[in-house]
Amino acid sequence: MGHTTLDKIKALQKNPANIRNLCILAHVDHGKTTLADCLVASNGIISSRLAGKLRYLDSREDEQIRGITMKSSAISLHYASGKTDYLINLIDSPGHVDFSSEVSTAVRLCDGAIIMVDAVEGVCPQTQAVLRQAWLENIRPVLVINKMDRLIMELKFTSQEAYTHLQKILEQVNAVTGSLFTSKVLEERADKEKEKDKEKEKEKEDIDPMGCSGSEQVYDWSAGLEDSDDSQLYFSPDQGNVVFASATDGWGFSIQQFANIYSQKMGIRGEVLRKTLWGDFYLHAKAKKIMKGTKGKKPLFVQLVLDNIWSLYDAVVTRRDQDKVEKMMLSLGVKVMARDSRHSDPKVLLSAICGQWLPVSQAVLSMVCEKLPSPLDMTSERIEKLMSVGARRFDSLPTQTQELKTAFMQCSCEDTAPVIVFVSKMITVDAKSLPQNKQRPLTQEEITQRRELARQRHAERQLPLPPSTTVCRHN
Ligand SMILES: Nc1nc2c(ncn2[C@@H]2O[C@H](COP(=O)(O)OP(=O)(O)O)[C@@H](O)[C@H]2O)c(=O)[nH]1
Ligand SMILES: [Mg+2]
Repeated sequence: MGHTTLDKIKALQKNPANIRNLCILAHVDHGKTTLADCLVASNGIISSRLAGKLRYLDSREDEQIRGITMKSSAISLHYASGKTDYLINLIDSPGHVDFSSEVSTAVRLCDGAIIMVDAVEGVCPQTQAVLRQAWLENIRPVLVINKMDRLIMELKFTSQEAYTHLQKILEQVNAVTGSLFTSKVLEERADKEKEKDKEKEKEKEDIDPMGCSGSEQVYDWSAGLEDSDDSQLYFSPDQGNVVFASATDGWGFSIQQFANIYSQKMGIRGEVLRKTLWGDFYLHAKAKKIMKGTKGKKPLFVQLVLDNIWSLYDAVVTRRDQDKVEKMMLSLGVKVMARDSRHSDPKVLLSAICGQWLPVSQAVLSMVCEKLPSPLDMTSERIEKLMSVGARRFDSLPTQTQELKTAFMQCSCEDTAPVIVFVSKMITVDAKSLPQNKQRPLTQEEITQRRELARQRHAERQLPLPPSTTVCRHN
């Protein structure tokens, strides 16, 4: 994608349905800033060769020196999906626990989040914390399992082992969401029970003021869980809310992409492939059918997805087999520059191939546009929560402030619409650095006056001392 002009971004701001406000959240070092670099490079702001190395959103000197993100930074990006243009307002946040206030501020400003997990490390303490934060703020998450290359090059997993490992990571992430969901349902249930109890007590007092007919009650605390639908909450590749990626090598994919590729190649409906590319399904070669179960066969995800990536790494990085690489590039329809294929570091060629075959920015941004809500989808409760400061309730705000809620919900950008400024964070600064306390430049008159005073002082010092004066020396 080429360079996007400021005018284009301004025009896109007028269509809230196609805006996505999101942040990247993860445990420290799981690859947030590297992924942000790839997304920034897709807009031509930095070169794709520098993506992952430049760390564009770590713009402070101390962040570059220490190699970690300390402050959240935001950037607006353009993404075209077919004929539809989107504006992506992206916030890269720090993952280190010392900077968690930066994360809560970022989450409050967004409608969705990209949760990143390192494919080797799995769920870490800050992963749990950010999942919880996203949940409490009621923003929708999508998942990126990053550093997939480590499974190949570092852990030397086979594609089948990697698949089993990835299943476990998904289970871990979903277990966190599951426990958040369960506690919410149980809390709601407990609240309802309390309300009911209060009502009953009141009725009893009315009928039997002496309280003689008490009876023991038994609660089923798990009741309510069965009736609540939580299927939409979980991450699952077939739901389209998971991308597998290697941000440093520049590739990433969702199941949807491979479903599209193979539905053309194999003549199987894309919808069927989307539902079967993840899970226990295998290809019956003779019958040319997809069957349920494994029966000792490779699952479709291993056969059709991972095996391709594994053999690319094998040919390009491990064996450096020029002929095989040429053949693979031909079948993938990829062309690379001569200087990339001759480069002494095979990772350069790998990134060049992967960047065309499965560009990570394409996979992540299309998932974000499809699965994350626009600001227009914000619920009335969330707006009221955002407009209420501290313990103050929305209905106790001045009427004029309450009236802003409608404009907030409509995200109206007409000239007549009120401009709402949302203060997401208060910071303390030294009083000296406030504009009114800053030293202003001296006028010419003041400079002359000061010069005159200095001259006088100098002249006084040059005068000989009176004879009665004694000079003392203090050592
Ligand atoms: N092997 C590998 N390393 C990665 C990948 N993505 C990021 N890294 C490295 O992981 C480290 C932390 O990345 P960074 O983007 O700063 O993580 P953040 O703390 O989440 O922002 C850096 O050294 C990156 O080069 C990846 O996909 N594969
Ligand atoms: Mg970072």
